Amino acid sequence: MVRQFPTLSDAALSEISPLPPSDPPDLLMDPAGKLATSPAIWREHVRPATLRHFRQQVYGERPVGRPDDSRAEVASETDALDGTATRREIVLSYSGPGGEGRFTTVVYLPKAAKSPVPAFVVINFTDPDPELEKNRNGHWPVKEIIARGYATAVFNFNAVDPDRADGFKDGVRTIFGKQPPASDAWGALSAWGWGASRVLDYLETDPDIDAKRVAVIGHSRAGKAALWCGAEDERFAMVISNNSGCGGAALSRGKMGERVADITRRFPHWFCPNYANFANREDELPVDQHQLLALIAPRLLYVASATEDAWADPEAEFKSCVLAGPVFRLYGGQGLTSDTMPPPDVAMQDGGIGYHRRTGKHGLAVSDWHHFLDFADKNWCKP
Ligand code: GTR
Repeated sequence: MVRQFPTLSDAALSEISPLPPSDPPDLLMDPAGKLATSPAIWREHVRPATLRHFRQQVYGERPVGRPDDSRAEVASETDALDGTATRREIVLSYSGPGGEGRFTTVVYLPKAAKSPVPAFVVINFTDPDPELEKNRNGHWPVKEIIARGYATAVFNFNAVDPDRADGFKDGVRTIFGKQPPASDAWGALSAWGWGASRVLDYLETDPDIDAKRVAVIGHSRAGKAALWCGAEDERFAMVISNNSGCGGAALSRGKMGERVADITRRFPHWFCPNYANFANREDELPVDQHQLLALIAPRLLYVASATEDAWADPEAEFKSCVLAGPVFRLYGGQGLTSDTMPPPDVAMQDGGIGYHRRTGKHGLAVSDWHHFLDFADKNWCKP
């Protein structure tokens, strides 16, 4: 006799409290079950296998890197911020089997700093707006960044690939992806990270920028995109995730707040379709998010949480940073400098992983930026 199980709605399923989590996968173990004992072994055997799992089950396979015909055109160049900066609008364009695409990045360069300068690439939710840029804007506080001697470039991720369930019909995934998308096809997070890599292609050609000191940064969904971007594109020397939570910096196993079932129901297009198979089955994921953080090693990583952001789960973000530590140590460095979460608003910045938990809600504030800039000063601008 076949046993009948009651069918639960998605909403009811996500209300079920998770089983006690299993241990997250060992991030030093290669596919044959051997522990990596040197950076070279980890790089040759473990890193590619880890990347493959994330590509196949979480973020999807990118079908294209830098398109052969990609072009960058300077659309405008003006003085900005009372003459302290140069503002350039750059149009990046490309084409592929599914058509043509373009998006704009706005770059600010500090006039007072000695070239070439380090830079922050910001994956943002909206179009650049010169009026907003003059004000104190948490997402992209241009004045602060310029005053500290850094360049910065921003772009609207929607211009690369629209943030909606059928965005794959109108963005870069239409131009290079197959229709309908396969179960391991790249999702929007991967497409947005691809956009940040195209901005870096341009920055590499700009003599005022030091392309060896470029960070990619994003908040929330863009924070998830920034982490995956840094895992895929090792040219980024620093990766910053702000309040990225589920599918970002936070461990999936045992996570509170948003879980795989919630995120794949509300935002299925962010990931590859396979990711939804792990709704309420996080323990069966072949990887967990501490391994995503480890893919950034030995480069610099910063993870920021907020005290009132239970949906993202600061503890799960911090724990993930702790568990990523062994790979930073394998490279002879250090991840976090302590396994104990620092008090709110105290930044931990002396290791290869920076961390702080801002007092307040989910958001990207100018105070978060001050910590990121301090971390960059410490590592990139040593006297
Ligand atoms: C939330 C979502 C999160 C986060 C955020 C955002 O509603 O559940 O995963 O990414 O939105 O991007 O604003």
